[in-house]
Amino acid sequence: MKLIENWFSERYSDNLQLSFRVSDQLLSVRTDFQRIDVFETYDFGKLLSIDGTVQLTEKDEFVYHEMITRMPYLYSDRKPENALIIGGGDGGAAGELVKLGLKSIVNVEIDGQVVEVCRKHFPSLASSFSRKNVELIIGDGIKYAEKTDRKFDMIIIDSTDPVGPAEGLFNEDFYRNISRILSDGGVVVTQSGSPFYQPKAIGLAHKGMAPAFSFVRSYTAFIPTYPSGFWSFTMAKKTPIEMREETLDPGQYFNMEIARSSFSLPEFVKKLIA
Ligand code: AG3
Repeated sequence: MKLIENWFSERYSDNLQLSFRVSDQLLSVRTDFQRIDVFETYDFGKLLSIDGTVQLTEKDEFVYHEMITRMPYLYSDRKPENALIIGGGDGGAAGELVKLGLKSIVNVEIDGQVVEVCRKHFPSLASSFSRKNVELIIGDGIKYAEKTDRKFDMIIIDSTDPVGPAEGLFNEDFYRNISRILSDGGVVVTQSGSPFYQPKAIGLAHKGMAPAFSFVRSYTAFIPTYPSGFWSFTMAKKTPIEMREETLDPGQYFNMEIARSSFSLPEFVKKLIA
């Protein structure tokens, strides 16, 4: 009889946490940037945690990765051909862009060890980095946006929470550079946190984007393993946020109804960005 149960918990506050019963801890490393852990959970498959926060699980990563790629894809004025991903070291977002048929994808991840860990433990996601149209750069996305003279039709900010290494990915100077390297009619999108448990994050995203873009809108998705399960993304454009005439086949979460309805926001969320 096994008497000991092992649990991984993400702490939301001193009084609240979400716990996963785990059968194994597959890895724990401290990198120059953060601490990375991988657990084998009973109910959600393998789980990747960074600094104690859930980044993805095998069972529900599809929601986040479909929603952070297909929405900007459909809301670009023209069919996007190339994209930049900042963060996204697990390869999940790049993989979705490959499926959407983009010609070239540049993925700038600050922590090479996230990529190494995911190649080993989440090969179905990280294998996107081996595609010949995906260029992986290990480096600082903020500096990349400042220096590059390339232009992108779509820019995806797939970051951790806006504390620590990702903080600069929510500010105005960063978005001015993003605006400079985004094609006219292109879309930038960032994950912008849980409106319920991280009410500042979505406002930060709007504040960072608004000075550089004329149109900013948030949309939401149900992600069971993130704080509150109710998650937001925020997109910005220089031209009105309207859907291009193109119909995508349904994914596992995304479909054409969600493409429209996910912009409908509850009143308390509207207040956070007013
Ligand atoms: N990056 C955003 C995860 C934020 C989750 N926050 C939290 N659990 N407190 C996801 C990486 C997937 N590519």
